[in-house]
Amino acid sequence: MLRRPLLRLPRTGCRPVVAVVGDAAFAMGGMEIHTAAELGLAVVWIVLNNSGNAMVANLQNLLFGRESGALYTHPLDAAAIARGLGARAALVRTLGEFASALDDALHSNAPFVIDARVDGDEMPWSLRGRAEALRSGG
Ligand SMILES: Cc1ncc(C[n+]2csc(CCOP(=O)(O)OP(=O)(O)O)c2C)c(N)n1
Ligand SMILES: [Mg+2]
Repeated sequence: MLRRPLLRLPRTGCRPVVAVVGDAAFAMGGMEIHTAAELGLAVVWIVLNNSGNAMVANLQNLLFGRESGALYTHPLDAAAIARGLGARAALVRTLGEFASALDDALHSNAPFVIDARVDGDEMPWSLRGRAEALRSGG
């Protein structure tokens, strides 16, 4: 039986790694949190949780005037998933809660997931340009 991790990464005195991901991206790659917990790595995930593939839904709305199948009926409880994988976690809904959770996360020296609930209707300005380009065949 393997008793020690093959990979020895420094654990103390290091700056944490911070990943900013969407909730659908988290659904695709989030199991890596378990590896981080096993190895005791100070990785912070900030999950921008807007109940689905909002970029896809927003682009569908811009191009076709309706959305189809891109948003979740059951939003992910990213904080609960993270705890289940061995990480610490906080679910936040306001900027104040986010700032406090980020401070905790950066000082935890352990895997930490911030499940930040955000509005799916907020979209990057660049998406409108992308829709225009697609409409004109670009
Ligand atoms: C492995 C993989 N599959 C599919 C895509 C296509 N894709 C690009 S953005 C996106 C939606 C991602 O949703 P989320 O991570 O929740 O971000 P949001 O748009 O909601 O902010 C998808 C499916 C991709 N980039 N990579
Ligand atoms: Mg999303």
